[in-house]
Amino acid sequence: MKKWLGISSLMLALALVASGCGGSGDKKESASSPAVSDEAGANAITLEAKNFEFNTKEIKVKKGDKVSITLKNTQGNHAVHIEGYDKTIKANATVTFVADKAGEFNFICSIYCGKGHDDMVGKLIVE
Ligand SMILES: [Cu+2]
Repeated sequence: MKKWLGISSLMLALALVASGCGGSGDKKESASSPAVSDEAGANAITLEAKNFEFNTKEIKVKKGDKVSITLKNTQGNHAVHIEGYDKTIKANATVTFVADKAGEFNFICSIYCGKGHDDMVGKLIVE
């Protein structure tokens, strides 16, 4: 009795190429709205900070506006310093001031929080 050991090479069937583009163009563009709202004449802004970015990179207000900025840390320990206005906002604190100088002012994380610390920069634009 002879056994024929047929060595059948495994043929990998064509890998399923799942065509990747599944998403139908129905995505709602959730325009990342800057968290600016008019409240009692003040621009109330909540800035959320995590490692290592702010949720808002640009805050736009008008010259003469009252601006109220609250900092929330969702991850890590950060504070915000607004250059030019010389304001520092600590975690869970709110700082209110009048934007009486036009221009662009960087706001930065003022607590060294790790590798990405230097990336934590945004802009306050007063126009
Ligand atoms: Cu930092």
